[in-house]
Amino acid sequence: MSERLQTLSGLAPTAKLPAYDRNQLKSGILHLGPGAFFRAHFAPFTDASLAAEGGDWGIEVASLRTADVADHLNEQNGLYTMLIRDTSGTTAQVIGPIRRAHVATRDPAGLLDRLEDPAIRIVSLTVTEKAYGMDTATGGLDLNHADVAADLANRHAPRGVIGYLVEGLSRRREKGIAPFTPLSCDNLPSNGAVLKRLVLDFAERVDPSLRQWIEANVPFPSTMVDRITPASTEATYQDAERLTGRQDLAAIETEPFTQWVIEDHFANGRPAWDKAGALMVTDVSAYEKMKLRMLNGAHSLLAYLGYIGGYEFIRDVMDDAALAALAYRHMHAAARTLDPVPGIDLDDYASELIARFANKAIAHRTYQIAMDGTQKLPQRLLEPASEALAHGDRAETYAIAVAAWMRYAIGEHGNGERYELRDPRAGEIAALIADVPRTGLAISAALFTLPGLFPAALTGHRAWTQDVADKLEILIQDDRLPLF
Ligand code: CS2
Repeated sequence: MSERLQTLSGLAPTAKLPAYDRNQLKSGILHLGPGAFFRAHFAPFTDASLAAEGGDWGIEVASLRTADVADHLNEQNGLYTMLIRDTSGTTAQVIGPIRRAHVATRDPAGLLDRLEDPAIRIVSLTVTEKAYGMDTATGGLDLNHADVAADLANRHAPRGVIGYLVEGLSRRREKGIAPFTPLSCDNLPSNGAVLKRLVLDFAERVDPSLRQWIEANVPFPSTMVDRITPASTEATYQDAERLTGRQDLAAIETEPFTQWVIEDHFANGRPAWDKAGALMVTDVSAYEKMKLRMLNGAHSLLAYLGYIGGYEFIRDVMDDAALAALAYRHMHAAARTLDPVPGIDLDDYASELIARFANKAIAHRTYQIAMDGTQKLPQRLLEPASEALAHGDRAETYAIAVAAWMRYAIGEHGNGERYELRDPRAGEIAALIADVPRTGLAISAALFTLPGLFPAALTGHRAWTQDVADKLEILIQDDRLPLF
């Protein structure tokens, strides 16, 4: 076993190194949620902006839950390897902007101190949809969300994302320190606006004058983020070690494609992400809808159909011509719900997505994408479905996708083997269908009553709900994936 990745000296020549002086970096960004996606997207964009433009925008990261990644990053002085995989081969790049990692559960007071440090000018987030504590039915705060409830009861000792942001901003206001810019990088439509609404809602409940101050002083830019990033595996760690000559327990792997569209309003400066290829715009919503509905919508469709059909990876699903055709059809149907997107031809975009999904070098598990369906369905499938129906479209591709999710939600393969749903509402789902006969009609009727998930525009549309029931019946009868 080689020594651990800790410095940039003596690495194998196959490793590309940061093209700037890491010693010049200061902590300007605090990032919450240092998962694989952050390490494949935000950090490399920042790395490239430092290489292109210099500057001192270093990153501290904080994990709100698990300690592993933070510990590995600290053991490696913030360094880690990004593998880029394509059919032409794998390249390795060591990413340099991370300076320190924190674990909130171990030292909550320490994280609050970092939030009030005036040097921190941006607090960015990749915490996944479920961490926001949003009530999908209203778009406001979900008062039953465990973190939201705990933080409202104990606002000075938060544990959740919104609680930390509000307490951090509150301390800065009390001490006369300029606010940081919260920057959401999660797959939610208008993620900045969503975050703003939740933060203001929380602040209003604990201190209305704080709400006013935040509203007047804190920008919440929205972003569209995109890079397919499978969870790291043994193969990731082995290839990182082979290509850098160092053992790296924080290595990640990703695809060549990367895209970031950012609304350019920051309270207190930002790295030169535009010099690294990010597109700075005044309104991100058209890009975000495009990505959520065409990429993520098709991804969810393939993940549910693929998982129940026995396909382990998205690339395997794409080898099935019928399913690949379904994905393509879905993307085109989704495109019909979109307004024109500046600078993008949606046909080309769909073809590019098909090629990305089919990338043989990327092992992206259908089970990984299937996770957290109740948090993903609204923006990926249910909103475009409602709009399609309103325009007189049959919205059939959405009926297939929803039926596939419902089949998946039963939690049992055709051979009777059970699997874990991995959804924050898994308990509610199981309770709803426990005593229901396994028919498309009965299971769909039960799941349509899951509070707050399906909009009335869908559940009140008899032809569409019947279509879902029929398709679910087919999937229950035969999970070898009949053609629709
Ligand atoms: C995927 C996304 O896991 C999922 O739900 O659809 O993580 C997807 O890979 C990214 O959004 C691509 O940018």
